[in-house]
Amino acid sequence: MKHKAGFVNIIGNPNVGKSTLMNAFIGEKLSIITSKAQTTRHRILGIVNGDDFQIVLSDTPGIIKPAYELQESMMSFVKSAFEDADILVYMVEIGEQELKDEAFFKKITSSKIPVLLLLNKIDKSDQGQLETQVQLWASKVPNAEIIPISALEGFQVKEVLDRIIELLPESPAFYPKDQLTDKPERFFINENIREKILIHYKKEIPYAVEVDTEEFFEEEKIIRIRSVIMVERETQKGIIIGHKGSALKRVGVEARKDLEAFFGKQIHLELYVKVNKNWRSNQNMLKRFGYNQ
Ligand code: GDP
Ligand code: MG
Ligand code: K
Repeated sequence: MKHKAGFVNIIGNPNVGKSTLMNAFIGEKLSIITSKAQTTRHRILGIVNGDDFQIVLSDTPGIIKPAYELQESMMSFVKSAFEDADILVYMVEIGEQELKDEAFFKKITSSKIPVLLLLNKIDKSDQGQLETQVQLWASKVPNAEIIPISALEGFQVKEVLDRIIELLPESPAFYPKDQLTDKPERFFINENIREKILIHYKKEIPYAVEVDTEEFFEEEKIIRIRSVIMVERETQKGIIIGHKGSALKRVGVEARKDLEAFFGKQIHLELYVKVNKNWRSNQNMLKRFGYNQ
């Protein structure tokens, strides 16, 4: 069987049950990681891995494209969920009538990608109310497949997962599966630092950069992290560091803030830049970063 992988964006008002659904997915005994808090621009809620699939779940409009797609234009790295995700999951709870944001709602109803509308918390409803709600949402979002669920009780969670897998495109995994299960925290640190570099430097720089977290020591009150930013040329190293280190410092300060929110602890982040001419052609290195699965 061919491998499938893709991005699934979960949207919905606060408290409809998005996090509970993620926990329910864990209950399906798949390897998964979840973040504890969100970074400023995006959050990967979790990555669900099976032998022949990988689902990357995110819950904010902006998603980060994986390093895997290095050859793609780096300026299109961060796009909106509606352009980038493979599947849109719109979650509402029983009794909810509408999404407050008109424009957003329009985007959902005119979405070109498959939309699953999860009508959650049906354990709180009776049959009559459920039927009324299904009809209501079917008329509001005619392009959606409606699946009534109870994330809390695990009702229809497996069906949601199966449907997502069905809808996923054929693709190799975006994130290395072993790296995720071994050291998920390092993965998030690398992604976060990459994100800051994408925001602050011109196009050719992020393209030439790879980040690797070499040290991660968790102490009682602080986590000490050392990460290396690898570039291909000396000139790029200079650009990354900036005048008197100012550019690198900005990356470090912003990444540290996100990571403190993420881990809920004080972070000491040491960043340094290393020139490695061949990192992109070096097979071992590529493998390590998960390019050839
Ligand atoms: P989020 O803000 O969308 O991530 O929502 P949460 O997952 O944090 O859930 C918000 C609240 O709704 C929590 O108290 C959950 O226990 C509750 N909740 C979530 N799913 C269900 C469900 O299927 N049934 C019921 N009765 N409560 C649920
Ligand atoms: Mg939540
Ligand atoms: K994150």
